[in-house]
Amino acid sequence: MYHLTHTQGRGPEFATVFDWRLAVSYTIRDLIVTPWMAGHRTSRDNKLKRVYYLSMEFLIGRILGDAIINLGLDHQMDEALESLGLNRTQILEDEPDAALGNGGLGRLAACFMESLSSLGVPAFGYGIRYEHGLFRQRFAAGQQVETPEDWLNQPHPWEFVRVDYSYTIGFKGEVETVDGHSVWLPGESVVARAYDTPVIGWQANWANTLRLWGAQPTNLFDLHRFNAGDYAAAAEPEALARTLSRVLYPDDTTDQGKELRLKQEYFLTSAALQDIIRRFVAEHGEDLAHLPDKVAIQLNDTHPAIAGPELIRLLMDEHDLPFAQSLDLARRTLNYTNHTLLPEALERWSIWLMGHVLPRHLQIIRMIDEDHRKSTGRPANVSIIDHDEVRMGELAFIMAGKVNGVSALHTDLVRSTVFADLHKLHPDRIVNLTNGVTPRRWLRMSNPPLARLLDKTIGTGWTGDLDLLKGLAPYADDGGFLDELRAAKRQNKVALSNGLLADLGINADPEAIFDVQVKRMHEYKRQLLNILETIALWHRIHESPNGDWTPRLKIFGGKAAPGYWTAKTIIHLINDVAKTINDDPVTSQFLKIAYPPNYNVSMAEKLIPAADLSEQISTAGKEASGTGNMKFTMNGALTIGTLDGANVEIRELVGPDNFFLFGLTAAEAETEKAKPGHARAAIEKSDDMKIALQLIAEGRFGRPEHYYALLDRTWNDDPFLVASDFDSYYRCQRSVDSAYADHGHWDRMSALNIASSGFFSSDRTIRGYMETIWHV
Ligand code: H2P
Repeated sequence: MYHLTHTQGRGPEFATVFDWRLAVSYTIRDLIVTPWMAGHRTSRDNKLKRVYYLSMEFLIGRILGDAIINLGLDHQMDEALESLGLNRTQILEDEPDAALGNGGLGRLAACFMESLSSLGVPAFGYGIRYEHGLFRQRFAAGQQVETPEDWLNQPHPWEFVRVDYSYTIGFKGEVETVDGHSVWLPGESVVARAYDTPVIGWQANWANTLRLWGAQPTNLFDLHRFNAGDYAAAAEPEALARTLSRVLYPDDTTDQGKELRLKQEYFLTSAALQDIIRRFVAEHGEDLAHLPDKVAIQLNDTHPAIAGPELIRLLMDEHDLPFAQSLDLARRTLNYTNHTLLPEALERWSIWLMGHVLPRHLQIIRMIDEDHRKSTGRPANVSIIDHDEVRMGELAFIMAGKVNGVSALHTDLVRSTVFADLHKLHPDRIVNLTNGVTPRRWLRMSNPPLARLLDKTIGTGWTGDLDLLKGLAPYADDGGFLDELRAAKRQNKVALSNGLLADLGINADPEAIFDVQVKRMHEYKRQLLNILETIALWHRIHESPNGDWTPRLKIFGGKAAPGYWTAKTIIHLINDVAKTINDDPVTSQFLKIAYPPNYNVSMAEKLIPAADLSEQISTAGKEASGTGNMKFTMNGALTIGTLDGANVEIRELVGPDNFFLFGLTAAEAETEKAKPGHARAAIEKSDDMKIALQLIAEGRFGRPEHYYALLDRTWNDDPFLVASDFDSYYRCQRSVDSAYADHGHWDRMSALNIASSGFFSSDRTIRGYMETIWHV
C-alpha cells in the first residue's frame, strides 16, 4: 500500500494491475537491497576476489516471481495479495520478459547469476541493456513475422541507474606514436552508462549485481542545429549512440550489421574492463600486478573475446605497464567458455573491419599472435589472423588461462576438433564444466505441484542442495507416491491444456503424451526430423484408424534467426502440417500439434512442467550441451534423444532403461556424412520417410512450392542427417507409445529421472568453475 501510494502515486480505487505489480515489485525490491548492500560491503571490506561474467546475452525472463521464491515469501505474498483482493497470477504475468538473449547461452548466463548469488560468490554480470531484446515472434499464414520487443516501454522496477559510473568508449580513428608510445585517437565515441539489477540468491543470504550498459551520446544533442529548426538532425548524435544498445542481434545470422555487432561487443567489453580496473584500483591501489589475485573474468563465448587485446591496451596504454607483463596479467585474469563447434558461431572479423573499427586492437592482436608464435615456436595454423580474418576463437583461447567446454562430449570434441592444434600446445588449458540450471526457477517456482510433493516426501532441502533428490529413488517403487507424482503432472498438463485452448483454440486431451520440443529453430536441432515423423505417424494412423494408437500432443516452440531461410521454412511447414492434422476428423483424437508463437522463458516455465516427453534429437556431435534437456529431466519428463551434448550424461545418470535412445553416435555421424549420396540412400530405404516427403511434395499441407527447396535439400544434401536417423527415431517413438501405455512403468521411470537430476543444478556447475577456473 505504501508503494502504491507513494511510489506509483495511485490510490487503490484507481490502481491498475500494472500499478499493483509495480507496488509489489518495489516492496520485494526493498527486501533485496539490504542483503545486496551487505554483500558489497563484505566483499569490499574483506578485499575478496570477484568473479566477472561477461556476456552479450542474459536471458533473464521475469524477475518478480523468482525473487519472491528466493526470499521465501511465497506464502506471505499470497496472503497479502488475497487480503487486498488481488490475483497473484495476474500480477506476476503482467511483468514483461526480459528477453536479452537467444537461447541456451543467454539463459545459462542467467542461471549462473542466480547460482553465484545462492552460493554467496562475489560476482558481477556485465551485459548490454538492449532497449529491444530478441524480437517478438508472430505467425502470419504460418510464417514467422518479427516485431520489436518493447520491454522497456514501461518503467522497469528492478534497475538502478548509476549516472556516476559512465565510461567513454572509442571507435575508429588513428593510432599515433608520441614519445615512443602508441596513442589511440578514436574518431567516434559514446558513453556507456551503468544500469544495475540486483540478483538475489536462494534464501536471500547474498545478492550480486547484473550491470547492463546503455549507450549515451558524448554530446547530448546539437543545440545549434536545433535552434536553426533542424530538429531531426539535432537529435542525430543521440540516435546514433543509442543504436549501440538498441537491439540484440540473433547469433549466426547474416553479414548485415557486422560493424554494429563488433561495436556492441567492444562497447560491452571495454565498459566492463574499465569498471573492473576502476574497482580494483579503488580497493587495492594502483599496483595492477595483483589483478589476477582479485579478479577472475569469464568470457561467455567468443562474443566478448576482444577483452584480451582491450585489457592489454588498458594496462599498457593507460597504466604504462610493459606489453609482456600486460599480456601475462591478462592471461591470468581471463577465461573463455566455448558453447558450440559450429563454424558459423565462431566469430571471424575481416582484418579490414577490425582495423577500421578498432585500429589499436588490431595492432595488439598482431603482437599477441607474434608472441604466441615465438613462445611456442609454431607454424601459422594456430594463428589468430588467418586468410585476412581475425579468428576470435583462437584469440579467446590464446588469451585465456582456462578454456572450457560445456559437457563431457563437447569438451572432448573441443580438444579433438576446433582447437586440436592449440590443445596440443597447451594440454592443460581445456577443462570440462558440464552446464546446469537453477532449481529455484526451474523446479520450485515453475512447478509448484511437484515442489510440494518433493517437500512432503524428502523435505525442503533439495532447493538449495539438489543432490538430495537422490532420496526420491526408493519411492520409485511406492505406488502411493507414483500416484501423487502422476497427479502433479496431470495438474500441470490440465493448466497447459486450458492455456492452449484459450490462446490457440486447440483442444488437448491431458491423457495424451505431451511431447515437447522447445529451443531455437536450427537445422542441427532437427525440428524437421520431428515434424517428418509426425507426418509419417499421421499417415499410419490413417491406414488403420481403428488401431491402438497412443494419443499424442506434439508441442513446438522456438524462433528462427530472421535471416535463416531454412529454419523459417521449417516453422512454416510445422504450422501448415498442424493446420491439416488438427482438423482431421479421422486422426485428431490421436494426434495434434500445438506451436504457440513467441517462445520465451515464461512459456518454458509452463511447458516444461507439463511435458511427458522431452525431445533432444540433435545430430550427434552438434549440440554442445543443451540445458532444456536438464530442465525436463528435473521435472519428470523422459527424454527421447541422441547421444549428444549433456544427453550422454543424463542417460548415464538416469540409467539407459529410463531414457529413449536412438540415432547415430557423433563418430558414426561423421562417417555417414562423408558417404556420397547418404541422404538419398537412407530415404530410399525408409518407407515412412519417403511417404512423409511425398505428402509434402503433393501439397497435402498447403502449397508445395513453398517446400520444394527444403525437400531438395533433404534428398540431396541433408547436412544434419535427418534421413539417416529417421527410421531409428520413428521406431523409438513407437517404443515411447507402448511405454506410456503402461502408467505404472512410465511413472517409475519419471521418478527415477527426477531422482537422478541433482547433478544438473547450476550450483554444481558454479562450484566447478570456482575450483577449477576462478580459484575463489
Ligand atoms: C548454446 C549451445 C547449447 C548449450 C548452450 C549453453 C549456444 O545454446 O548450442 O548446446 O547448452 O549454448 O552452453 P543454444 O543453442 O540454446 O543457443
